[in-house]
Amino acid sequence: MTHCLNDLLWLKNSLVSVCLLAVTVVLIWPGATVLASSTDGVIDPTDKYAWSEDIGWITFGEPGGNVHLTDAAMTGSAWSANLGWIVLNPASAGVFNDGEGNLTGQAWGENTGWIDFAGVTVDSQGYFHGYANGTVTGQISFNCANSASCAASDFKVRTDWRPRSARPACNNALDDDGDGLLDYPADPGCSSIWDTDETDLVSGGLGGGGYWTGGIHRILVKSRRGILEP
Ligand SMILES: [Ca+2]
Ligand SMILES: [Ca+2]
Ligand SMILES: [Ca+2]
Repeated sequence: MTHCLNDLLWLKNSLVSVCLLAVTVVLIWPGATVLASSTDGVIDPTDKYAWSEDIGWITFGEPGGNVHLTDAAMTGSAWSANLGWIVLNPASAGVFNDGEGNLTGQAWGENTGWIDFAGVTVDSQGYFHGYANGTVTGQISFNCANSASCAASDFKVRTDWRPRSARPACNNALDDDGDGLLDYPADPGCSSIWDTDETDLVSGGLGGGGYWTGGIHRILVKSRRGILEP
């Protein structure tokens, strides 16, 4: 009987371990998007409208449009109630990002034709500015501030993507400390994507990274402020 109970206990503990492992894998798996919004942004559910005098409202956060903005490109589709879907990443073209929010390239709609995004920018808070331009659409304004018309109609487009220069050093797609490794988790100096310093932790060896005081060897470690402290 005792043997049987021990077996059941072992089975229960094993199942708990498997469940915990599964939860951990889901939380830290690189493909999870939970922590990646500043590098793989979507469009704000409220601030999602651009305006064209010629074709009216264009929704960049339309359900089903699946618009994403990364350091490299804007993908998915925007929706015009009057002229239908506008594809941001058509096969032969596409809207591109230089990593600092300066957009270029062209989108395509069956009814709108080509739309040029050169001149559209995204700022450090994720707000779009400027105009896209198309033969059919005319100027598409991404922010009422373009025409100082916010008092009459307060529209804008916003994303949770952020320019590289507005992101912490451990999440900016750059090798900030020149050790050949970039960002969390590749650079061992990064404790999370929120870490602002890629400088590696100093090893505790007596040969370096510490100092002697009162007969005690103190080890220097990287602080949250990115400087070395005892
Ligand atoms: Ca970096
Ligand atoms: Ca580095
Ligand atoms: Ca480093």
